[in-house]
Amino acid sequence: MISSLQKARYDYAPKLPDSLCSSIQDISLEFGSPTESISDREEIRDIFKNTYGKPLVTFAKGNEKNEKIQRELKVGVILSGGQAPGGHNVIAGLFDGLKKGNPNSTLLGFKGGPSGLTGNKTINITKEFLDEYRNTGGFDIIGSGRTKIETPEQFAASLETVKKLNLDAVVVIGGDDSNTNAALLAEYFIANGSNAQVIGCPKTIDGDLKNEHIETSFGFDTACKTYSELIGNLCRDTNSAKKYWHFIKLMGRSASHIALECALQTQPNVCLISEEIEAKAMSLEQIVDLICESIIKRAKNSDNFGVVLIPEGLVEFIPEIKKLINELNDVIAAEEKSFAAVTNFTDQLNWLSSRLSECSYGIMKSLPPDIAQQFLMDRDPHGNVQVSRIETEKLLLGMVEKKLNNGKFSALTHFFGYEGRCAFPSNFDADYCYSLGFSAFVLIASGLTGYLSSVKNLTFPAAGWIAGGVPLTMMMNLEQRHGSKKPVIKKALVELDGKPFKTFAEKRSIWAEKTCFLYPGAIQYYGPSEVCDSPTKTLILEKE
Ligand code: FBP
Repeated sequence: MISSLQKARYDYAPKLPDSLCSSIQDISLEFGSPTESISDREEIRDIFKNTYGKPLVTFAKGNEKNEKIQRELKVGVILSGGQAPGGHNVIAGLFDGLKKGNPNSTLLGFKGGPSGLTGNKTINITKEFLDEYRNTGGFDIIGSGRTKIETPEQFAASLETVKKLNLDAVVVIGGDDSNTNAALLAEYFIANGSNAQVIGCPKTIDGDLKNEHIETSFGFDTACKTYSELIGNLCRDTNSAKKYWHFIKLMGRSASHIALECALQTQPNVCLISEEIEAKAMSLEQIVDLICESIIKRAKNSDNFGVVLIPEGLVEFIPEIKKLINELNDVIAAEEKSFAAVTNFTDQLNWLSSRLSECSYGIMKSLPPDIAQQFLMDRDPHGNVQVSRIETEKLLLGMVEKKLNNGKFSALTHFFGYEGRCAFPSNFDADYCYSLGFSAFVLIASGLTGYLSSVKNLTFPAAGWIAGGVPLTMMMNLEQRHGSKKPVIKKALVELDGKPFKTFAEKRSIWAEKTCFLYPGAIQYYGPSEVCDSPTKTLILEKE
């Protein structure tokens, strides 16, 4: 039997911006001026000969009937990368838009991520099937995957699938890497004589797919609220028993947006922000000193308890460890087979001794062996170290314990990551995702390709949100990947001169000493709008 909340969520009607609520034929498109990529314009124009420089698009209520929007369409949708709350609602918005446009339109789901496209593995999405996933978390409706479409064979196989299925369009629901793929596919299809369109939707709990036109990626709101509830609960527990420090690592592959938002929601004693650590070129030792400072100050007031937040990607922002990771990536990639043949850790260290610089080898040897081994685990398909599997919270706690050498200090470690990725989407994410999916339909029905579905003005009630599309090439620059320059969507890191970080930085010295915890509680799905619909503090501060 399903839970009563799950049943109630099936019936929740997501809110849409006014421009998308009217009769489907009344939706009109307003086009801006041609756009440019953020940098490396000539090179990117050259790579995207057919799709570069398109104008921004905004949807509005038009005076003339938009007949085109009612043509019959066949669309395929992909969920790509890590789960993020709201993915099912993007599919629901897309499906409902397609059916509103023309009841004969069909939606196919590619199974298991981008490999479903290259391997032509699909599910037909019907209303009955979809209804059991509306407003629920997870990507289990069709599954997700991290396959990167990069080889000529993979591009050709994708086109082959699109032709075989006679698809008008493919929608890619993904983060920066997946939407870079969407842009490349859009270009490839045109360059190879296909009319199939490609539209992206901005997904990732990490919150790092955002810019002037994309205010936030979906899933960030729910994940942060879920983690903040858990952090708040730990804050209250430790403020009750007054005997433990909690070292909590928070998901977010690279940027510290999640840690920062959770700090704004809960006011912990310490929150590390990777971007600041990199800007100040802080060493591991200095980070440990910073944590110890708060522990010592609080101990003087007999407060032998507290909470420390640690962003998942921290290690890659500490200059000496970043250097170590880069060297490891290079030497392992260069001699993949030889490294794979070495199985035990002592032999791996010996293998590395002649290949790493003296400094990096020294760090590798100084790390606790179980942590050092985590640096050697398989890279993901995009070549990234799997930071969610490096136990930074344990590394830091071990070093703090060593430094303090104080019997009164007692601590526990936690990692909040996967717990937040499939939560029931908050009303904000449920509404935002449904609107993104519906907008993706309008972009497709309007014949556009190479666009990211966009919904702006998100600190206003949903009726006032502004929907439209942003050309994918507009968000691109060239970056070094696997030894050569590649076009990629620029990742948004925490801006140290931005309002969210500044607000945190102004208050943190007080939080480090006094107990100022906030207890946000669980996400509320029903009740007054100010309790149920409010966006993240990050978004509110950024829009002030
Ligand atoms: P996306 O960028 O694909 O949305 O994934 C983000 C993320 O949740 C990171 O926060 C985390 O480091 C990573 O996925 C974990 O990946 P996996 O699910 O493969 O373990």
